[in-house]
Amino acid sequence: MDFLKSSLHLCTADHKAYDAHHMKLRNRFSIITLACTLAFSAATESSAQPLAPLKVVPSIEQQAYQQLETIGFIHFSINTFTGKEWGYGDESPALFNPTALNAEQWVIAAKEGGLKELILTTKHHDGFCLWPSAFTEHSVKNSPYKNGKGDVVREFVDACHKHGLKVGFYLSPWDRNHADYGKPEYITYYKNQLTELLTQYGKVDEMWFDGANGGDGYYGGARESRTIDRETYYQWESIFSLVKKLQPGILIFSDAGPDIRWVGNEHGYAGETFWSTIDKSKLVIGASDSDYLNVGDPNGNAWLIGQCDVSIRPGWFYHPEQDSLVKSPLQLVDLYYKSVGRNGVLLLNLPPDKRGLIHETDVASLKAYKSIIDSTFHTNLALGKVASISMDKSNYRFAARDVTDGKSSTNWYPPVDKETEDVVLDLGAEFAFDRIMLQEPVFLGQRISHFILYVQEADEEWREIAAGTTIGYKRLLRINEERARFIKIIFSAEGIKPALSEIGIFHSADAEK
Ligand code: FUL
Repeated sequence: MDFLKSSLHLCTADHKAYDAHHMKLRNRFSIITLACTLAFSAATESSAQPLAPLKVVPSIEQQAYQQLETIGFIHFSINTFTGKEWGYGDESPALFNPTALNAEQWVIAAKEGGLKELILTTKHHDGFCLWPSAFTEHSVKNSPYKNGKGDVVREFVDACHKHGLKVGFYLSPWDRNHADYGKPEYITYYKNQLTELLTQYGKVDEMWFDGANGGDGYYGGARESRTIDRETYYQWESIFSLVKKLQPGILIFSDAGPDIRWVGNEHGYAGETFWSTIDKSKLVIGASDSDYLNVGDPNGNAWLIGQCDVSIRPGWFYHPEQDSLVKSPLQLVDLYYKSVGRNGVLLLNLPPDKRGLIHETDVASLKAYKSIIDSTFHTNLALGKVASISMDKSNYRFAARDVTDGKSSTNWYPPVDKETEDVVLDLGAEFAFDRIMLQEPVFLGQRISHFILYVQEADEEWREIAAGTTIGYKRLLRINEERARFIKIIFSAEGIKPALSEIGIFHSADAEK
């Protein structure tokens, strides 16, 4: 009965607030009073017949991962000291000598920037290992860092755990140092290294497999070019099962998943149309069609979360000459809209410098970006406001208020079989806004393929203000400022019922201008 009481309360408050200007609409909404008495049975009806999930849905772990929204990359290795992006593999470990390494500084900077996980390059393409691996001499143990007693992976993991960040490891499949690269023996070496990393450092949340592969390198002194068969060489399935066996619950990134996928560029943006579903049979690690990865596939047979990787600087590794080229707070804000705002996860790289610290400029930019995002999304004008379906009088249901309850776990879908539905929000008074958030209940699958947003004009006509295709976990829209009390969204799916979990209405922070 609490449900009925709160519905009646909403109705009463809502009716008191109506003004003459919206008389006609008010009359339509007065049917809501009648609907209030029906609301209890409507809710019972919808909970008795929950929407069946689609065949392809995210796992519980994937759902939680998507909600992290923004995570970070730490590219730090011998390249930091040579000024290169890709080391050849013949660099002396003696070059690795950070003077003030402080992994807690990385973690605190990331945390203050809203990043929920950090992924460290434990070994980049040059083969140098940031931990004292028992399987190679090409590591920190032969560097001056802490007189060869250092373990950067340990320091990194401890700092993440201390400050509550999730941990991810990048271990380059391509190894330009190793003599056996290209032969089956190297795969054994690679698996041995994975086993060290995944058994000696506690819980690891993500393993990141790079698609960059093969070419020239030092290869133990051979100094030649080696190519591998991208489809067969690594035996990816056996690597993935080793990783999952050693760290149950870990999520694996690669061009082809199995949990998280590349979005086809290293500029940090997903396609404006972005399906988390994709046809896995079309993906090969290191040789997938980037355009396909950037959009996905509504008929895909796998759910692979899109991860948008990008560096805060032009390079992945720190280069002093790029100190003036650090992305500005507004550039980072733009990336947030193009990644998280397009149903992806933003993976932002923060490369420590030769001291072993994230440069002050990068830290400041990340902090300023975070404060802009926080202030833009601080006040959701739609939260708790009345949402009812359509102007189709026969079809009022109060269950549509699930889209303004602030919970992405609740959802609303048409009570009858239809592919297109519309929900009208009443903000209770006229407000200015220029940011819109839409969310789908992705645990039921990604359904919506098209949406249109309208505001109501003084003459009660609906005027279109934005339109788009996919929504997924989250879609953020930047529009010119509007002033309105009533907002309508029409949303549709192909051949199935669409479902929405949240609609948010915001005004951007002044700093976004
Ligand atoms: C690429 C690598 O080649 C880059 O150096 C960097 O690590 C980036 C994240 O992935 O494929």
